[in-house]
Amino acid sequence: MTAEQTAPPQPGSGPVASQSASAAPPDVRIGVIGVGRMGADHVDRLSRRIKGARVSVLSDYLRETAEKVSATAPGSRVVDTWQEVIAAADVDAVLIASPGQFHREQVLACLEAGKPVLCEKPLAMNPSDAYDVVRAEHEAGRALVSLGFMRRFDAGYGQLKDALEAGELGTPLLLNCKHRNASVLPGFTDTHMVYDSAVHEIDAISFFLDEPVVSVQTVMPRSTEKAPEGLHDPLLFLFRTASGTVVTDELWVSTDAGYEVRTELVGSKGAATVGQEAGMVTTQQAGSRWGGAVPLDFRPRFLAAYDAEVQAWVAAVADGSNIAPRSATAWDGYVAAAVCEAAEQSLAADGAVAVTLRDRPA
Ligand code: ISE
Repeated sequence: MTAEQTAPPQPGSGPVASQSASAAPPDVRIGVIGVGRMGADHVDRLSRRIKGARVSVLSDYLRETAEKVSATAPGSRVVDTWQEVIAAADVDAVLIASPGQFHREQVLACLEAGKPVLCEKPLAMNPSDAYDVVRAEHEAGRALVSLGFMRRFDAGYGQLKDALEAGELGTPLLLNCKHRNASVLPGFTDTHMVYDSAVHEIDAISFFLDEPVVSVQTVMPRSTEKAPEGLHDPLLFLFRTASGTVVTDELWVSTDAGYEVRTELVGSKGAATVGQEAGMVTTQQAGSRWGGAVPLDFRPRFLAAYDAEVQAWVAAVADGSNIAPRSATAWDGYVAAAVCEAAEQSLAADGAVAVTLRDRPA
């Protein structure tokens, strides 16, 4: 039997299930949809650093890009369409890294095929589309959808979550977030500020506080002269949760400097900050300055988090649980989309905009 003819594992059983105790489990065969900047990064980690998996099939709307990336992933092959990736017999699980507007349809197709999927954020570009995925997964009767909010796998994020769960910080009063990018791609708009960037802090609220956001307000300082035409940058978002915790998110995406993501939790028993590490701090630079270095973008800054996220997902697929502990789910993707919608509305609103959530399927 060739690899192509091998039957995919029964969904939920994982590719390991049929192996004897002594045999090494077979690699999970991953199909990757979209191999631009983020997808190519995932192919690289799957081919070089992740244990127990390999890329078997990939596609991109630019065939030439797909061919180039495939050449770096031993044993992979290119197909013309994303539908072929999902349907391929030698694909056990799917990683989606295409642009956000395609995610709903592609994740629904994975559910239809009964294949576990790790989809890059956002799950969808609006709450209604995201809820379609929640409903379809519920109807399928099995949890298959993981969402790529990689910060959940960052070591600092994990420590802060542990401290909160252990009660070390007391009751959360404030969550103060800072998110800075050196620059953004051409065409980046205020909508991208919300759905592409602030969405990470919006998911951080679910991750750390585990309760719904009830309202969001945007405060617009004057923009930096470095902001691309038409972009309001920086922005300050204020979120309020059901129990009264306030979350501030200072988002500035054209600093022309480095990449910084800092998160401070102020609790009734104490405050804790993560994301300040700068590697080596130099105190004897020329000109009597002191300082360290910041990474230029999110890939080096969150490399270890991405690796941990994909490794945990591969392990979950292999053991049949399909979704790693602490991973974002389809529901988290829906919640993020609902909060993003209110945040986008708040850009033009005078005051806070309420967030409403549909019922969570049992
Ligand atoms: C980008 O899409 C990301 O996901 C990065 O983590 C974020 O920092 C950046 O602002 C987004 O554009």
